[in-house]
Amino acid sequence: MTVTVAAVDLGATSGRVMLGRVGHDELTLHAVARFPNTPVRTIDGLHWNVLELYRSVVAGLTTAARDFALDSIGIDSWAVDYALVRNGRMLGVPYHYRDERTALGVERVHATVPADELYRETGLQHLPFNTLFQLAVEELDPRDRMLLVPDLLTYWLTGEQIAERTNASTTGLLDLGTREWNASLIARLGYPRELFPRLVDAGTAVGPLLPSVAAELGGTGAPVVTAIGSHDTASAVVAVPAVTDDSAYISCGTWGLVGVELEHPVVTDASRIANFTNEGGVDGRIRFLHNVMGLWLLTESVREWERAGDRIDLPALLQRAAAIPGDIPVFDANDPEFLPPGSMATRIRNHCASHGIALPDDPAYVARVIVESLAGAFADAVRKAAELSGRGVGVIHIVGGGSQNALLCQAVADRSGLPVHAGPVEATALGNLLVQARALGELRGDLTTLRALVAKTHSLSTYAPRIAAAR
Ligand code: ADP
Ligand code: LRH
Repeated sequence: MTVTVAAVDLGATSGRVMLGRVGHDELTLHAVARFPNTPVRTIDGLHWNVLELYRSVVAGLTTAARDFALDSIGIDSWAVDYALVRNGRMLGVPYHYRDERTALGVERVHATVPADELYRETGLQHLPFNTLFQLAVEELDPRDRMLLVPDLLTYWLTGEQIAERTNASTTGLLDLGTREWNASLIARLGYPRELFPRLVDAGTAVGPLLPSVAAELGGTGAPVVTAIGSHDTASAVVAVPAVTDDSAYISCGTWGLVGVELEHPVVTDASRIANFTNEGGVDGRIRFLHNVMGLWLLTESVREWERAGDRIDLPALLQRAAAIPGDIPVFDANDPEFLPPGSMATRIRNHCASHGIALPDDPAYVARVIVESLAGAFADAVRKAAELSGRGVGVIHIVGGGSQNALLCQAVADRSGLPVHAGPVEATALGNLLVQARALGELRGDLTTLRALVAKTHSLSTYAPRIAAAR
């Protein structure tokens, strides 16, 4: 027996609808739709075009449903961002986490609850865009509901308003111990308790499609919408093909999420100062990780070069970058000055210049500097994850779009002194559909079993360290 499921995976750079077939020994997927995720700046800031995303998702699901009887649909996306819904209607257009309005929110929240107390309560690293900071600049009303982006799409498909727990853990408003909404923190911050929907775990059937949506999709199936690890990183971690306990992961796309999976959170002064987070994973696991700036540095630089008239082919650019001989300088890829959009290559060149490094005005050279700097930051974060958690790390798994970047994967191996296994590229979609298949009863077992199926059905590229660890 097999099941046929659709995994909707919305990344900050692009989205896709993937069709998966899963059985005891089978795990295949193919893309039925890929579409860019292009934010829109208006007079009041930077927004996600959620209507366009929803349109693309429905179009993708319609294509899938035309050819296959779908058993289930699961939706994941980037974390922290949300829509406010009142009386069932979306109020305004959701903001992008890179919108600058969050600075005021941080000030307001910290005036009520200091950062170290927040960390003890929620275990979450400080990121200026965590949902609790965004909510601090909203005018909230007890009639409002906050729906995180995947939950918003789930609502539009089913009419059900829920909060899936892995993504809810990125709001900064879940209690670290109980993994329920932290009612006292919510009250201290003055947010209406009604704002926060019922929490559900990954693997819960949310409901059937609304009749109008089912009619739009057509086809012969009657899919249920299943809550999966709706935080994209949670789904990616499900599909890390780790077969040993000494594995660290890097979920590498727009961001590089670097860490280890734990049974229990680590909430120490050292982990707070190192800005390591304890996000909720599928099956109650802890994703103990650090956000590294990620390939955003490269895509946003490419955007600048293309605006200036260059045509950039990424694989060709990376090939030229790899051929540059000699010592390559590095910069602090984690500097918050790289968070906002715009003029990234120029910002990197200025940043380097202010640290006494003159970069030639050559996209291949800048790309190489970005890759080496990211690899250094990844290797540092792996070392730190091991040190803070006490978990020995002997191998690194890189999953996501960045696993196709051979220059980066090799540089991570070289700078960490550890072997790197790269792939699958579509780990997030795989984690999404594996949890659906288990919820449907097609697969049994814990995450180890799910990961073993990924390892068995996907070939990985391995990069051995060529030199001793740089530090
Ligand atoms: P997200 O889910 O955050 O949108 P992805 O996991 O899809 O991100 O990864 C996107 C990144 O993958 C791109 O920014 C790009 O740097 C990298 N990438 C995509 N295709 C290739 C390729 N052929 N070679 C190297 N890197 C690639
Ligand atoms: C990656 C990601 C990451 C979050 C960020 C907002 O797509 O979900 O885990 O920190 O986006």
